Amino acid sequence: MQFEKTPGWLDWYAGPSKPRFKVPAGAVDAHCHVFGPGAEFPYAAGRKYTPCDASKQQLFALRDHLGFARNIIVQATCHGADNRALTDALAHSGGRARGVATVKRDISDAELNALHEVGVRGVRFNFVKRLVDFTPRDELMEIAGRVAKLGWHVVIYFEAVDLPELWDFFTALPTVVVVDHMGRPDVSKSVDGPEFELFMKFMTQHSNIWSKVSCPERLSVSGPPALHGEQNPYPDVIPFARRIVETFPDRVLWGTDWPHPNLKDHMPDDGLLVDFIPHIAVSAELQHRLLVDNPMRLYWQET
Ligand code: 0GY
Repeated sequence: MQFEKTPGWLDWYAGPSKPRFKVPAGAVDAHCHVFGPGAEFPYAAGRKYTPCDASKQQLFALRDHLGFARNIIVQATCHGADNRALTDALAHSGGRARGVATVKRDISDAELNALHEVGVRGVRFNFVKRLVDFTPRDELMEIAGRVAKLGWHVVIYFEAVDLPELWDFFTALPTVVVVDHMGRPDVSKSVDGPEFELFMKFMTQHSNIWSKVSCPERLSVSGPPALHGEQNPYPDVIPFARRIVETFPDRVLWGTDWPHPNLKDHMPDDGLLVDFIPHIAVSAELQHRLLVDNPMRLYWQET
């Protein structure tokens, strides 16, 4: 099937630079996606955007180029609850990728077990209204209860302004909960202000909550490294990510977010994104926990 990209869609950056920061051996890119290819794995009928294709081969080439050993591939909303592109990528990763799927209430135990076999270790609940339609909370809670029994976690994606309303639901989830992109803080506000303090409280009070300190390119208001110099990438995002890493060093993950869906203004050079890491995890020890120890504990428990 042929698909027309959403008008204005920015394709991922071909020919990324080689990062100056050398990630530790065994590092995991813990948030990335595959898109299609649409001809092989059609995009879902109910999707909110149509991306460019971004194949498993292209993802694995990026992994090697950036110096990572492993990937966590997160089901993108353009594929709905059809996890075939994801599971195909996992199956062809040589054991070097694990996944986070999207499932519906009617999934059978046999189907969940098959996802586990191929390397899925979590489900994603998305609350970003521009990306998905509403799913009733009781359906999500039922799914969370079932996947918790498999030792899986729940990845949640939401806007910072929605945290108060979602708090009770999130804190009732019966397993590890991983927040995408720091709960999307408004980084034009203060890192000590009430909005981000609420997020810090969320993680402080609930020791099962983890955060991805990812997506400076999505959260930044001050703009890309081209505007500030590569020595100072995304300066407005650094204090937020650094505070989380230093307060919760055992509950943080980092990922590229390749192929960067829905970016409107600029497409990051993934090599420069890797160079953001030492600004938020400033010691070798913090870097090792962020990039190796934590993702390995969450996704490769058996090794
Ligand atoms: C991300 C962010 C976005 C999109 C998705 O699954 C998705 O469609 O996650 C976004 O548009 O903010 O993590 O890739």
